[in-house]
Amino acid sequence: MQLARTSIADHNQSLLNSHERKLRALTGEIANTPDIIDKLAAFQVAIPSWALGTGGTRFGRFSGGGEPRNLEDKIEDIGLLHALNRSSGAISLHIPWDIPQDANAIRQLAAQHGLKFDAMNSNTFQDQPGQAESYKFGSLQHVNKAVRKQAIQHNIEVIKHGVDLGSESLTVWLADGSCFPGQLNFRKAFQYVLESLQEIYAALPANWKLFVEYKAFEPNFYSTTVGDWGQSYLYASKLGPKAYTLVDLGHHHPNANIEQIVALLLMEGKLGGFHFNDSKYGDDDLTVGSIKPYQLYLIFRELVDGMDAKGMDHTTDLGWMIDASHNVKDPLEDLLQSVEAIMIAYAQALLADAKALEAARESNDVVAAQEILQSAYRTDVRPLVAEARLRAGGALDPLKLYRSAGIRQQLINERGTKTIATGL
Ligand code: PSV
Ligand code: MN
Repeated sequence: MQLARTSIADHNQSLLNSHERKLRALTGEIANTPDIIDKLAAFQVAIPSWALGTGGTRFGRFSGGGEPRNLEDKIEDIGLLHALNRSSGAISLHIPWDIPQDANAIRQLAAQHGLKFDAMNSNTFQDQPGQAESYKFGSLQHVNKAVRKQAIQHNIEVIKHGVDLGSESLTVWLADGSCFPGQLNFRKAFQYVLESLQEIYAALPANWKLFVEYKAFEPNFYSTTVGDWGQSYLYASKLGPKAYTLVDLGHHHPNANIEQIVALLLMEGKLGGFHFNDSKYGDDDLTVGSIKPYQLYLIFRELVDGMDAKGMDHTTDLGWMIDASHNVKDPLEDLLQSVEAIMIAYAQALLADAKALEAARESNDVVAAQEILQSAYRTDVRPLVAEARLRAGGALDPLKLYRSAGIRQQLINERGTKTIATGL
């Protein structure tokens, strides 16, 4: 289904007076609102194809009806999100869950919805039907060369699919590791992964980037071969200039200082991609900003600061993606909430007075530094985010319109109640 332009216009009209009142109050307080609004309007976050169906846990999955039945439906869903918020203009595919049957047709369909193809994701953490070798004991790290070869070949095929679609990056996330002490020779495992990644790296087109995603634990519970940013950074440095570390917020041990990790990776020119989600205990894949919004803001502060220090373009120089899969919410509503949380944190980060903060640091004024940081965080920037959306042709309140237009019901009518999206 497509959202009629008129329904967005009617919705916006009904909220306009109240929006303008709040915006006026805010712009009276803040000096650089035009610049912030422009940056917000330009910012885009990719939606992963696996987030559009209801997520599950190992105990069960409760699908919600109207889920996308195929890649075309997934593109349509992201098209809907993008029409509502104008900030979800890219899709990230997981192969083999989303192999396009006709790449040109898929490319055209995405273009009709204003969507680009963000990073391609390979999958060597599950065995596929008919596959010769098993990934039970790892893929790129495997002691058996035939398994490593198969996993390398798969990644090269993913690159080829990506080239056909116009993507320019590959994200490699490995489940490789071990569950018990003694199971793995750490040094051998590292070397095998490195050699395997080198072969994949050699197959990258000139304009492509390779993102090496790390994760502290799960599905392996004793060691992970790309377990933290240090290991990912080692791989990325050894591989070369087209390789970068990818930070997924849920892939750290509890209370890790992710903002510091981000600052240093950016300083070294090795931060390439970002997966947004939130968590309380582990890789919980909860809605962005639902548990630790202050941490999200602090991370964004470092992102903005670090990118500005390097003259990077906020919108295009890092790969931004949501990586969440939810069990109890309508996935599209959840994604609208996640994108909104990202935009809010970004706006607050743009708002923080970087010069005053630096001056406070230089004079060891700890209290002033905290005040400056928190004053931006405590500002309700939602009118700025809404204004950016309005100017870009989106809805003032995407979630409200999603509900009042009965979009989920329409999707159920079109697709049925028992559809189950491919993915996790
Ligand atoms: C792993 O937990 C991960 O974050 C990786 O990014 C995968 O590609 C994604 O989830 C989906 O499995
Ligand atoms: Mn991820």
